[in-house]
This record gives sequence, structure tokens and C-alpha cells, in this order.
Amino acid sequence: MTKRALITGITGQDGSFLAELLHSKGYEVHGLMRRSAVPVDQRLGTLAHFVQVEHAELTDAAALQEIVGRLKPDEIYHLAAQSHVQYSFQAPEVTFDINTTGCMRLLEAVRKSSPESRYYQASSSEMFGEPRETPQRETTPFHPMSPYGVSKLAAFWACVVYREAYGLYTTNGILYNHESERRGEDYVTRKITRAAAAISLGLQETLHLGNLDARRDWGYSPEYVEAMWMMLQQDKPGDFIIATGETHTVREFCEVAFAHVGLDWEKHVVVDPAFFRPIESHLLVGDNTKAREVLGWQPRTSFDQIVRRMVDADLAKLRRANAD
Ligand code: NAP
Ligand code: G4F
Repeated sequence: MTKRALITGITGQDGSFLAELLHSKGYEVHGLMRRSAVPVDQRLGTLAHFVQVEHAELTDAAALQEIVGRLKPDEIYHLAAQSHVQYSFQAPEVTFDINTTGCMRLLEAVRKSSPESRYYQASSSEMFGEPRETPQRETTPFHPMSPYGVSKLAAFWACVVYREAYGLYTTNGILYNHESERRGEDYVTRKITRAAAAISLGLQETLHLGNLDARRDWGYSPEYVEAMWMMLQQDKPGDFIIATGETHTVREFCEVAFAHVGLDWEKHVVVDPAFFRPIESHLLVGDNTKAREVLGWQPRTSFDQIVRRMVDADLAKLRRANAD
């Protein structure tokens, strides 16, 4: 029988890769998005051929209830969020409303109208903040270092409470940073690859960045959405870390990206206080043992491959745009 999935955050990086994955597996894919002045087809691109659009804001409990009750999806992937950590310092209340109360609204809709649905929550390594151990495991205590981290941690616990109190199938994927050619342009990786491409084409001169010493565990988004699907195929819900187990600094990311287009990053990068955060997670790296052993998941694309693939995609995109 055809399985039905509802993906929130369909217009985001992970939503797009997950929709393609589920479609390739024969799922009926519904995508939740908020209304915008930009036409739906333009926002969805090729996804518009197979994704059935459901319009709602995460701030609208009644709309979420109606959609979940009508579709009764086999699987719900809750990916929508205010996902920018630095912005969460400027907009903590909105971040909490969307990320935490939004999750509670969706969980309530599932509890009341579709308790058989399997629910995936997009939890984050940012919940570890200043980590109590390295690498972090599913048992590592949390200590968030941003309003975003706090909002995701409260949502994480909401999922655990709904699992334990009501027997709902709620799973938390604790995902470390994952990137791709579809990454938003104000996250550091895409900002760097786009700038390296633009500078090499003579379209830009400098790149303003914040903390170059921060270390992140960077993986490839298409592989991380596979892990999301694998999690919901398990007999029992649970919490899983998805990570590569390797870390690199922002500085190393610059080195690889600029070298790929024959440039010396130090001649173009300007350290700018505007991009520093009031506090910061300096070293996030995950232990993916549980995911390897229980899900059979493992990362395949190396750090260098991710960086080069992103630079190549940005070069192609900028060349197309400037040829018009
Ligand atoms: P993303 O590209 O920023 O996508 C976020 C999505 O949420 C967009 O589709 C956005 O829609 C939607 N959204 C935001 N506010 C909404 C609202 N009020 N109502 C309805 N939709 C709303 O994020 P991503 O990188 O794909 O990440 C997916 C999820 O994983 C997020 O929850 C993120 O916090 C979490 N996560 C990401 C990473 C990572 O490294 N990528 C790591 C750990 C966890 P618009 O297009 O309308 O803005
Ligand atoms: O790319 P970032 O903004 O990602 P961050 O803060 O780690 O958050 C991402 O990953 C989380 C998983 O841990 C997700 F939950 C979250 O939704 C998001 O997808 O910043 C990465 C690092 C930080 O240390 C930041 O301080 O890069 C540093 N950085 C240095 N210069 C910069 C910049 N970050 C941004 N966005 N812009 C800069 O100019």
C-alpha cells in the first residue's frame, strides 16, 4: 500500500532532499509551507511535479490540526523551524514560538487526530552547546548556548514526553551540521562557497566572516535525510545522533573552498565583529555509533568533497546568472 508522508519545511534544504527521497520510494508526499508572495511553483522548483502542497504556519494550531486530521499521514517529518542560530539572539521569542510551541501544536494535532502517525523531530547538536564530553553521545547532558538551542531542547523533551505519556511514536534525530548546494546563503558554509566562486569570477572582492576558530562536524544533507527515513522505519521510536565524527574549523573550510578555485583565502577574508555571537558552541562533534549499529547508517561524502561540490555548484549558478 502507498505510504503517505507529511513534510513540514518543504521549501528548506532538508525538506527538498527528503521529498525527493520519499518520492523515489513510492510515497505520496505532502509538503507543508507558509504562504508567500512568491508563487508556489517557483519556490518548489522540480518538487512541484510531485509534492502536494498544504498551506499553514506553525503558529496556527487549528490549521495544523485540520491538515494532520485530514491526511492521517503514516509518517510526519517535522523539519520547519527558524533555523538560524545567530538570528535567534535577535528574535528569541519568534524562535521559541516557531520551534517549540510549533512543535507542541503539531504534537497535539497528532495526539488528537492521528495518533498512529510516526513523528520525526528535527533536533540539533546545538542542544549540546558547551558540550560536557567530546564526542557527544545520546547520553551526553545538554547545555544549549543560544535561544535556538533552548528552543530545540524544549521541543526535544516535548517529543520524549509525548512518547512516554501517550505512547506516540516520536523520534528525535539529533543532527549535526549538514550542508549541500541547497544550503541557505546565510549559513557559513554556503556563504564561503558562494563567495569563493564569486571572487574567482571577478564578481566580488572580499568576504566578511565572524569566528574562524569554531569547529563543526559537517556532513552532507542528502545522506542525513536518509537517516531520518531509516529512523522512522524502526519498530520503536528513540533518539539518534547523526554525525560524521570529524571536525573542521571555519578557517579550514575557507582554505579548501578558496584553494579549489586557485585562490588564497587569507587575501579575501575579513574578520568582522558583526558576525560574532554573544556566546558560541566552539566544538561540536558527534559519536554516530548508535546510528551505525541500529540503523546501519554511515556518512559517505568527505569534508573536502562536500566543500568542492558546493563551490562547483555556486560557480555554475553564478555563470548561468551572469550569462543572462
Ligand atoms: P531551512 O533550510 O532553514 O528550512 C527551514 C524551513 O522551515 C523552511 O522551509 C521554512 O519556510 C520553514 N519555516 C520556517 N518558519 C516557518 C513557519 N512559521 N511556518 C511554516 N514553515 C516555516 O532548514 P534545514 O537546514 O532544511 O533544516 C531542517 C530542520 O533541521 C530545521 O528544523 C533545523 O533547525 C534542523 N537542523 C538543521 C541542521 C542543519 O545543519 N541543516 C542541523 C540540525 C538540525 P520558508 O521557506 O517559508 O522560510
Ligand atoms: O553555519 P552556521 O550559521 O551554523 P550553526 O550556527 O552551527 O547552525 C547550523 O547547524 C545547527 C546544528 O548544530 C543547526 F541546528 C542550525 O539550524 C544550523 O543549521 O555557523 C557555523 C559556525 C558558527 O560557529 C559561527 O559562529 O560558523 C561561524 N561563523 C563564522 N562566520 C559564521 C560566520 N556563521 C554564519 N552564519 N555567518 C558568518 O559570517
